[in-house]
Amino acid sequence: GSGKFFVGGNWKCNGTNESITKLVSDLNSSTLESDVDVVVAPPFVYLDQVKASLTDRIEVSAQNSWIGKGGAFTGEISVEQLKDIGCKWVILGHSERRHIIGEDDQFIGKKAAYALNEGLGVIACIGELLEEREAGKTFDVCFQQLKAFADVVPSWDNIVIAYEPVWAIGTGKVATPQQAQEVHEAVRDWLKKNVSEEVASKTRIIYGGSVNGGNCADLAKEEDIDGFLVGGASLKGPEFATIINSVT
Ligand code: G2H
Repeated sequence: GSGKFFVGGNWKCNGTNESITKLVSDLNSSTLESDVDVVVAPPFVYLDQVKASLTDRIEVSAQNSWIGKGGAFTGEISVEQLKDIGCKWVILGHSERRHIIGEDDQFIGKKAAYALNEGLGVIACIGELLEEREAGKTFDVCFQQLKAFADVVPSWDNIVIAYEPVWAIGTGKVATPQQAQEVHEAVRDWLKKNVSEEVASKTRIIYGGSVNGGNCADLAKEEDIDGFLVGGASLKGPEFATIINSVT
């Protein structure tokens, strides 16, 4: 793999004051491998309190950000505001935003460029739908989404790529280690050919889609899997710790 293992917990639109207080306390008391970058992405309304109550060992991420400087954009959250509360990362291009909210490559690219220019790290998500996989278009779709990031980002220093096949998200149907490795390898190869050899070897490519405490170890063994983006299983402190500690 490349660089330090990276595990993100994407809490999505889940949690209450009570459940999040418990999750933070479980995370604060868990023993985590030192050689892993760990990030959690709470819903916006809890971001500040999670940042304030969570151990510094774990960084916080937003699940979205506005395309530019804040102002008259009702309902949006700016990169400057995220930085103001100590947030270090933002997840962009998640399939739920692409396919449920309708964000396109260009809009996602604008967000990524702005966030990176302002010094936030970006967890850049890509991944194919089931019908695209079945039509043999997995690589085409992933490369197109990747290109939309590559065309606009100022540098790759602060980007982690998350490969999340849409058919594996929240379905319990995890990609096999071979299926994931095949795409991760292709993504790395794309970076080598279209960005640079250095970026290809340094950029972390993490897998997301029904990762849990039971399947993480086999996935983590694959050469090009540099960590995970975890949804459902990141809502349980002990299981999330197991996934973090699956680093090989
Ligand atoms: C994929 C993943 C986290 P889950 O979206 O981003 O969610 O692990 O619930 O499939």
